[in-house]
Amino acid sequence: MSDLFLGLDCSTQSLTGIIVDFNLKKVVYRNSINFDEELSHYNTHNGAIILDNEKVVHSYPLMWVEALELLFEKMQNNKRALFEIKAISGSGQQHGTVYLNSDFIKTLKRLDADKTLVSQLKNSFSRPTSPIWMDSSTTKQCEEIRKKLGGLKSTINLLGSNTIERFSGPQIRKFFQQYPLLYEKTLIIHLVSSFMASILLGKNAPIDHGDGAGMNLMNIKTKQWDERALEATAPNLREKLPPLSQPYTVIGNISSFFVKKFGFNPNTNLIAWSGDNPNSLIGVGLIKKGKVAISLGTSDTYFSYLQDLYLDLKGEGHVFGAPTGDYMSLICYKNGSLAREKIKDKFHLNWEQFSQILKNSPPGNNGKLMLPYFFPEIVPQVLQPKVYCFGFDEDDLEGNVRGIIEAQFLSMRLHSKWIGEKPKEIYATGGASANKDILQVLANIFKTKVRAFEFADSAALGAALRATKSYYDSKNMIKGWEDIINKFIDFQRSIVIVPNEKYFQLYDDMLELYKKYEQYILNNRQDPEIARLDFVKNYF
Ligand code: ADP
Ligand code: XUL
Repeated sequence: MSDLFLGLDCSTQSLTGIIVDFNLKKVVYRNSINFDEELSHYNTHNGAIILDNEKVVHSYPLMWVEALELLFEKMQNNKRALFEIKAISGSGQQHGTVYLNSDFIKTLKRLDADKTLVSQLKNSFSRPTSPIWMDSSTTKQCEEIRKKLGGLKSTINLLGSNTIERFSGPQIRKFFQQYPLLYEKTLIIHLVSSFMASILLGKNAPIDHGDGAGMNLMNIKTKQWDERALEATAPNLREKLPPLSQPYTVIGNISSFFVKKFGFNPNTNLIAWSGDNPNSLIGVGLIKKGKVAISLGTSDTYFSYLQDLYLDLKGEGHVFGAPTGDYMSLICYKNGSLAREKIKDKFHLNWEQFSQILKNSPPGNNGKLMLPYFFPEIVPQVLQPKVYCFGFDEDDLEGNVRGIIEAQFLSMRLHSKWIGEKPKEIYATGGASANKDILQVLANIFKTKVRAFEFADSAALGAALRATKSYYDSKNMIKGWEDIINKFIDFQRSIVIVPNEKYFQLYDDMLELYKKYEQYILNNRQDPEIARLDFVKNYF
């Protein structure tokens, strides 16, 4: 007998659905809707739209809804599987906010299976676009909220993170300040995750502690909405937010619209959705200390499981709730895949050619070094994008290709020190984890072996496994996380990239050099050109 569970991932560039058969320990179905390609009438670029200037980055919540319907249409040729799905959970790009008016709940309650979701929900938004995690336009609001909360340290102690441009609270405050009347008309503000869960549920779904922690509104210790943060952000905010819930809560059954239209079983359980990074924590099997994961998706993230709360009081890192009910630490880089793509496209390469150049160029890049701020960067904070090249010019193919990859991982190693001891193994996931040559640079720079799973959709997989656990627990067939991970993740095919010891000292020295260049550019310290020439002399 098959026990099927569906995991959905509404990410920056696509909506992915996978079905796992827990008894067979296999992913039995996968499909993905790429927003730019399959829903091109929204005119998004990499799933986003830039408004006003480069700092204002939004997307269309209606596009995510349309993608959901399209995905289910595609899944219909597998009708039997749809009916057999026992539980569904999901994942959303984090921090993005969806603003809904009084029509939303009324419409959800009486959805007509003969009509499309888009045609019925199109008037439910008090704001047609959603600011997403790539938006960095709320520095003023971040400062205002942080000040009201007593400064940097007290903000981090309260919320698990500094006030951050892309986080939901500062975004909500900006909306309230710019459009007070529309804010007043907003009845409910969802995250991407809780919004998508609400559509499936047919009523407002809660926000889980994983995604809730990325809002600058949730008290990281009590895991409740924090009154001081709410007050510092916008008036009457508490009544506009859904309740918070544990990530493993069964929030109800799928709404009759999906039963009638696509043939889901009316008893299909829905489990609270969470953010893509918390879901990926499960999707790569991180339920113990000592290992970390690096996701190379649209954003690059570095994250790890935390048993106890541990904060970065410098303010670059974040702490979120983990799907297990514990905590996780995370650092996020905006210049991830899209920055790599800038170099790939500039030199008219495909990924294979990009890899070949990486493979044929020397570690240390002959002393060529890049600070790759193609977009405003989160860590370290750089609000005005600019790319700096040291020891090479912008037309140098090899300098650029190796330059960006080394810069990204040197920066990651430099800024992840607060997370604790050196990892024993790194799990790699996300679109670019398919690239073994990129992973080899990662392994050499971190001096750690890197494991990449054949199946890189860790957020959707994590969601499916969260659905699995909550379903069995609710039926008193309790399974521990270890059991789920051992039975499922450890079964997946993976490859291990071993670091090359020959380059350990070189990258230790290059890390120091990289740090000096960051300080030179961002903190007006001394130009480290002499140190760079010494590095060249030593190694090349
Ligand atoms: P998200 O979940 O954030 O939408 P994905 O994890 O699906 O993103 O990753 C998409 C990215 O993966 C693309 O933008 C692309 O740059 C990158 N990618 C895909 N294949 C490769 C490859 N072979 N080498 C490097 N990057 C790749
Ligand atoms: C994490 C972050 C991104 C988004 C999109 O804080 O902003 O990783 O979740 O993937």
